[in-house]
Amino acid sequence: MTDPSTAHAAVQTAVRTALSTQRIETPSWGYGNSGTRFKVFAQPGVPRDPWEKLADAAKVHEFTGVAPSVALHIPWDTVDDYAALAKYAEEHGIALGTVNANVFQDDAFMLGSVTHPEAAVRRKAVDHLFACVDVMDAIGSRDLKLWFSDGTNYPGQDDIRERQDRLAEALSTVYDRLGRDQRLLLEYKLFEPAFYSTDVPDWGTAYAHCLKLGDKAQVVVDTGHHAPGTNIEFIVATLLREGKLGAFDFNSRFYADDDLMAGAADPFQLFRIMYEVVRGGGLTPDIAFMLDQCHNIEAKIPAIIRSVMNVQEATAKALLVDRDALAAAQRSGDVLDANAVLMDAYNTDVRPLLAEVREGMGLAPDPIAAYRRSGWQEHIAAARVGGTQAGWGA
Ligand code: PSV
Ligand code: MN
Ligand code: MN
Repeated sequence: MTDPSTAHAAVQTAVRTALSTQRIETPSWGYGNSGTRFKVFAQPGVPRDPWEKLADAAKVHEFTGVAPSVALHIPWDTVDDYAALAKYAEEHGIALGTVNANVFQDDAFMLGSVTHPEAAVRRKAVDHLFACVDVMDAIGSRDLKLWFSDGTNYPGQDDIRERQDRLAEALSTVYDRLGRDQRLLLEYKLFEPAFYSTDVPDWGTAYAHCLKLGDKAQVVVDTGHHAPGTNIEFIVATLLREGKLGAFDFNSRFYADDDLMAGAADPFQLFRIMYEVVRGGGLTPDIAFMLDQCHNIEAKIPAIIRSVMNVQEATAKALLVDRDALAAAQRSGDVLDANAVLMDAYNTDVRPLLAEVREGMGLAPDPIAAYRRSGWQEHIAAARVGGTQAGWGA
């Protein structure tokens, strides 16, 4: 029989390794100015172009050690030379990651993009998606993330079945254009901007399309894209079981798609999600763990660092669940004990453990304090005038 202290030490080592090798991708748009339809509050020092967004993202990685890539949004991050942008990222110790397509801000797409009733508009949307794959080729990106604002506002406005046919056709056209190691990630969202019907409203619809497309098509779970009360961890467990979970867009919500800092509104939910990830063997590079959030009133770089730390804390707690004890309690039908095992892990203060993990990686134990001490915020406030909008919430 293994000595309990040896077993404990082995678990601790595995947890530390998992935490130091975890990867969280940050969104380029999280570094820019953003707001609501009522007001965008500009902040001093925000990036004026994609290059400066990368410089800020590099700071998040410098102080956390686990955020080595940045998701792009096209056309918000359009540049003349994508290979140069990738090189610039590399020089700053990071890499370009997922390419997010944007077929929701062109006047032509008022009635839909890939599901629009007119073939010419659908073609225009698919052409943009092709252009995104071109960007992926230029920067060596693996993932194309597709979120469609497509839907209708009024019953009868369009044929909701036919819109699914148009969607399927566009998706398969883009899927065929992908390289061998590239993936199509399909993101769902309950509503907004369409208020009556949305063409990809839930995981089931996304899953059905991805299943038909093939192995390179996977579902994205954006934690802010569900009805209140939805059991997101069940969706995560199901998609993982089916081998169809491709990525997360982490953020917090109190009401709708609020895009607040990950882990801020409901850290317990984030823990439950991460527990299902760990339970399902999903803590691997096959699943992209991304943030998708905006910082309207708080300083952006420390807010992104905070979000990364919140994901780390949820992950640490998930890794600390005593799986043997949980399984034993579950098998014996001991509801209270089973719940207690899970809550013990959730209620553990993992901050000292993460501080140690960071020190082991040669980092400061408190990334936000280290960022504040670095003087970067003062530097960018003085050096950058006229920062750009994130592109969102204008
Ligand atoms: C849509 O609400 C979404 O979650 C998609 O991921 C978009 O690409 C992103 O937000 C833009 O902020
Ligand atoms: Mn998203
Ligand atoms: Mn969203």
